[in-house]
Amino acid sequence: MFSVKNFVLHYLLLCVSYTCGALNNKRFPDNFLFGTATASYQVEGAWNIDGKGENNWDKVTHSTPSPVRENATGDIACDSYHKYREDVDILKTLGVNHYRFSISWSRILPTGFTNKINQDGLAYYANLIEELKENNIEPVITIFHWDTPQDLENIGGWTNEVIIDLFEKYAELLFKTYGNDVKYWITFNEPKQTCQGGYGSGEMAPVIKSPGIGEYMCVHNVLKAHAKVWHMYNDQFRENQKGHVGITIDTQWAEPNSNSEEDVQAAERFLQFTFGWYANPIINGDYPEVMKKLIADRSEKQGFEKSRLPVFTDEQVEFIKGTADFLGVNYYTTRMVQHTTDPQTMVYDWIADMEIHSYQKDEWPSTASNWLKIVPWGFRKLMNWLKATYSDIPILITENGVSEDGSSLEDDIRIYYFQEHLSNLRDALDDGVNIFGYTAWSLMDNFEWMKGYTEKFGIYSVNFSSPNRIRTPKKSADYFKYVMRTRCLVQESDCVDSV
Ligand code: GBH
Repeated sequence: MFSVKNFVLHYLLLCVSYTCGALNNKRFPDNFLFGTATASYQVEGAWNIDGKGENNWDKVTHSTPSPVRENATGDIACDSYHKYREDVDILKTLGVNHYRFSISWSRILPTGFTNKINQDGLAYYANLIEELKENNIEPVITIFHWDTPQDLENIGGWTNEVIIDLFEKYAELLFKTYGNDVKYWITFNEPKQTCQGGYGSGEMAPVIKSPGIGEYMCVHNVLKAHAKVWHMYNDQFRENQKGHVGITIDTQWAEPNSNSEEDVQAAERFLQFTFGWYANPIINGDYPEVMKKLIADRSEKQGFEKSRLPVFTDEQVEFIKGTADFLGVNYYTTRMVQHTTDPQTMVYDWIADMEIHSYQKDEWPSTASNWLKIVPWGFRKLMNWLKATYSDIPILITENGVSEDGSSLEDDIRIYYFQEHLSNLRDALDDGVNIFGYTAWSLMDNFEWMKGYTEKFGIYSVNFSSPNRIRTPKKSADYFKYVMRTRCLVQESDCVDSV
């Protein structure tokens, strides 16, 4: 009987013992960056320590009843606020080139406003950055990974345009304080989760359900805030600090269900609605045409006076266009996409607005996360789509990884996942896609949002019942270390230098 487990084990026998011919055996270029990632709310803990203000995830995890599995919170999480030195030691042992982490806005500005700056919060990240630099690890900083100061959330969070200037002020403080030591800044992590999750479907903090309206308003403000921060860096800091400012966008790859023109277009529509929603304004200018037209048409049929998708003025289009020095991309999985015969014309939400049907194939290997099936070839296809759609903008893979249930440190499934995805990534370099680094999600098991601690993405395990939050390497940590040392996915003797 064919089973995923046997398949994985069989594959591992072939590939972990380094005799697998199908994997790309070219070395990654010397200047290609390898690293791991975390995010503030998921690892720091210390939610009310040393002057940190409350944020939207504190609020949601402390609410009763809690929407989070097992009522988990990030109150302590991995306690990285106290254990950052140990984290950096681990990164050093692994041999990473860079570490991607995020800054908690309310740890630095407890209310989100600049009237009160929390010096202890500023010191925490200064120490972390210093520790990284001393160990030759490049900090890659996400300015916002979903944790909005609660005082701003109370007044509408990302749906209130007041937040745009406040975000700019917050970013300015970061550039002023840390900018000499930081070369890579990411304004937002996955704005789709903040906006569609936070204010559309309500599956993420602040858990507001405003499908087809709140989610579009949120993105409008996020894009304006992103552009403001890029311009501010460009005008005031770039010359001296010589860094790069980008944004991280997530999408699944959309594979057309057939070669029919209708299915091919449906898959393209999925990518435009998911990725182009952000990338098109930032790189090509304005929302994708297909989004503008479809949402306007549907809004009209639904009796709205104007499109539910807000409109940028020509001036705003120009201001937002060209505001990414690089693109951060998070890839985890793939969906099959087909034309739908039921466009649900009267439903207004982002998903219905796409007018597609999508699913994942049963035969794709499953993981501990119900949304994450393992489809490595989707990674290469996505990379090629990015090149075709956004030309040669430099790409940093800011997340890629897989979950298991934590029952064993022998995480063969993760080794298999990394090996296959990195091989497809190496193929994409051969295809001429301009990718300069890869970041594994995650350095360690952490608070997996609404799933609490039940889905583990770490290459290090964390014992959440030990007061000291003991970290232990999983088997995949060894593999990742090997890859970073050799820049090679297979047995070294089978590796060839890149040309
Ligand atoms: C990333 O999101 C995040 O940047 C990171 O913080 C996170 O830990 C990591 O991936 C792993 O999830 O459970 O069916 O409702 C990836 C996008 C958004 C995908 C939330 C899963 C929940 C789907 N994720 N989504 S479901």
